Amino acid sequence: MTITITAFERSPDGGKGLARDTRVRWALEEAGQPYQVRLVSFSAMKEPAHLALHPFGQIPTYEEGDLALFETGAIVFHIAERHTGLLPAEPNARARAITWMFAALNTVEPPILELVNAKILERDQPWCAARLPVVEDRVRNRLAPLSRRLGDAEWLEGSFTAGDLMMVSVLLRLRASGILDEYPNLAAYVARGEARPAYRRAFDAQLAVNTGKAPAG
Ligand SMILES: N[C@@H](CCC(=O)N[C@@H](CS)C(=O)NCC(=O)O)C(=O)O
Repeated sequence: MTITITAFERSPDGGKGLARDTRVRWALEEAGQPYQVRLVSFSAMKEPAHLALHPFGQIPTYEEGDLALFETGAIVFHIAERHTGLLPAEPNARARAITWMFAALNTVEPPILELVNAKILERDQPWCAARLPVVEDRVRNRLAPLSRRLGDAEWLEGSFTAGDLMMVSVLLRLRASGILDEYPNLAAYVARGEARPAYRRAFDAQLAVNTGKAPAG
């Protein structure tokens, strides 16, 4: 059955891979599943056709037959459940990998988004300079324990899982801030994720869209 996802017609990051379709593309690449991409403009995302797929008018969405999903956590989980390569077969290891997906989205991503918003959306506010260190420390409060837990392991639970895919995707947004480099094992962890052939394919595909080199479809 054909899988179709949506992505920005033009991503605000210009193709740095930070738009969330990249994590879905990555999961599909890890699972060896071909997919199509429907590009949407910011205005089309708020129109009824897209809102029927995504109530919040965002990307990415995921369509497969009569199934339509939104939220990258749900989409990546769906892909990981239906195909091999992203979740271990052993039930407890599988539950731990899923736990890391939730940890990435619920515990680690929120302060990172707060930092991104503080730096971009709130940068002209008179209180921004005073608030920034507080927000940065909230990020460190998540990275320090994560760094301790990872230690010198390659991945969070032995072999690579959807938990790592989500955690690396979330941490990638921090690179520009320099905070990631305060935790060399996390910086190396993210680099390992980015070095995976499936990630490279996902990254290159979204970059091609943003540089106008993607084939139609
Ligand atoms: N929690 C959602 C967040 C989706 C989201 O924030 N998407 C962004 C692109 S990365 C978006 O569509 N932004 C445009 C908007 O909100 O209008 C998920 O993980 O799928």
